[in-house]
Amino acid sequence: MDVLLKEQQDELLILTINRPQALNALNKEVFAALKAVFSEDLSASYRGIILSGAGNKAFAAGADIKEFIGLSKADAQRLSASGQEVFFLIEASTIPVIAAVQGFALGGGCELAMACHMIVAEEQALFGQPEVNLGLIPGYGATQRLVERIGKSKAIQYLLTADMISAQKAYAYGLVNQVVPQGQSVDAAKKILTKIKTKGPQAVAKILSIVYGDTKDGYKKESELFAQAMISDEANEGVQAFLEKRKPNF
Ligand code: CO8
Repeated sequence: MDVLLKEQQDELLILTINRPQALNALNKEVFAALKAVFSEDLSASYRGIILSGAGNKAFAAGADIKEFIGLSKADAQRLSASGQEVFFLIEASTIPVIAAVQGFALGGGCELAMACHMIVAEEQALFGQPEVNLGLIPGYGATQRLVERIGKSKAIQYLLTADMISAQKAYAYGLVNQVVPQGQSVDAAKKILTKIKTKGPQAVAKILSIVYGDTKDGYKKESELFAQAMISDEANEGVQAFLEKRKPNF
């Protein structure tokens, strides 16, 4: 099964994470496929990219928790850093990338949406960083990008409580650019990109490169602490509890 579907429509590339049975959880194959796409010079063939998730339940419900079992500290740090690199590639795209979010965008899924330049959310969408439920911390950039997008006071609340953020609240906080009815996020993203297509592509590329300048220090620290959290008893209990479908005993 192709875990990342690619479709060209006009001059737009539409990418769909295709693991609906696992709520599009981001496993190694999804990361490899995203890396392959975003390592190319996409500006030669396209004027915009839309990233979406298959099915109507999730954009992506996070990193694939099944891959967390038995990770060493070094493995965890490598995984976090390599995932961050893929998200930097997306953010560094010189053509605009819009996340079209239906359903859950949690953990790595919320981090992936935030690595895109804009987010269009369907009204049922739910955003959040539930890593603390697992005794973990974000590892793909949320300690940086959530703070940048919604400010420190709201970000710390959601990072520490793991509460989900409705599409409407996400819009009010500035996390999301537009809220649309169910089933319409890809079309709404196309509309935005179709408008941007009429602008000078070099100017668009320059603006993207200025807005997404280099601020990698916090990400490095996040990776280090993520790796420490991964090998803790707490994370062991949190991950096992999820897989056994029970409440963790922290
Ligand atoms: N990973 C793996 N499988 C998942 C994930 C996930 N993140 N989320 C859902 N699934 C699977 C479930 O296990 C289930 O599979 P199965 O049918 O085989 O039991 C299937 O998807 C459907 O899920 P549910 O039955 O749980 O669906 P519900 O509608 O009852 O609940 C929820 C939906 C609330 C979204 C629930 O699935 C959930 O809480 N998922 C986990 C969300 C989460 O904790 N995400 C954060 C993960 S940690 C993370 O992203 C850290 C990023 C940094 C990593 C750095 C390097 C490794």
